[in-house]
Amino acid sequence: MSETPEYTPPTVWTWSKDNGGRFANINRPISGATHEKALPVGRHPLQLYSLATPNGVKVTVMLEELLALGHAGAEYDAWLIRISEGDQFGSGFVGVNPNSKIPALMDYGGPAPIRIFESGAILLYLAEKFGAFLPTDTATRAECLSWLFWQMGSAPYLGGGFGHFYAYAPMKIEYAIDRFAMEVKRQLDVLDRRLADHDYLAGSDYSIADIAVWPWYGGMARGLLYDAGEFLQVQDYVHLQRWTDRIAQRPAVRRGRMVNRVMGEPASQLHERHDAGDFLTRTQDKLEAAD
Ligand SMILES: N[C@@H](CCC(=O)N[C@@H](CS)C(=O)NCC(=O)O)C(=O)O
Repeated sequence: MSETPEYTPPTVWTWSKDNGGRFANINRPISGATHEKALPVGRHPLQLYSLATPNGVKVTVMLEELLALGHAGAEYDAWLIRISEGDQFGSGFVGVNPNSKIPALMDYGGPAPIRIFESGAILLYLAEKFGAFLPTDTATRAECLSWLFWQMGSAPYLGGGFGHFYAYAPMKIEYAIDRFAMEVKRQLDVLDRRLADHDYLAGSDYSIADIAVWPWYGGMARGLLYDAGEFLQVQDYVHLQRWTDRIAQRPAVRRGRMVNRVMGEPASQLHERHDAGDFLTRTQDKLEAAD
């Protein structure tokens, strides 16, 4: 194992603002708002405040899937929250999500507004509200929720663990990369074995479990996360690859990936979505051409 500088933790940890990490400008040891800023509200009952990271994409895919099924009540406004600029610490956003992380959803459709934060809770809320993508028989529903909560518990090791130390930490720490690479490969194997004899995670039907897992583990399977496809030999997980490709082809998934996206081809970026027609008229290539 390679040498890393010795570090003896002091008795009491103190915050050093310039710790040099990739997210030093937004990371703080306290919660709450840093500035007053109201959130915009559009014309639909569902107001989403998000960014097209894997956690954000789960919700825009779900909303596009609901619309594709014919649930007109799932029409939504999606507002861009630029987390690298600290939008998640505005007072309005903190009012929707006290945890200051995207995605966050407001539902103005009932007698009183309802806030929902945590992507898994948002998927479950929408699935129950519209009666879709959540199996109704007890056993399959339990399987679906098990994989949904598996994702919520597992992805932090993929993103905050492996991704952070492999791609973002200011120094390469062999111990940390080894530990999390092993865990991520174990997780990929868990999925691969499940998908060896099931079309989808909950069984034979596509569900919120797939919608939650695909942006993280499908992204990893396609080598899109942390440029780590070769390092983790993701092509070896053949059942995961089959499932990933199949879901990637869904039109709602293609649309959902574009919403609140600020990277990649301008034609793939729809910074804000207020209407189904925005996919045709308001992607960045179109807006830039009109300028
Ligand atoms: N468990 C949360 C995680 C959300 C999360 O980590 N969001 C990240 C982007 S993927 C974020 O908003 N980070 C901003 C920050 O940490 O300040 C969920 O699934 O909704």
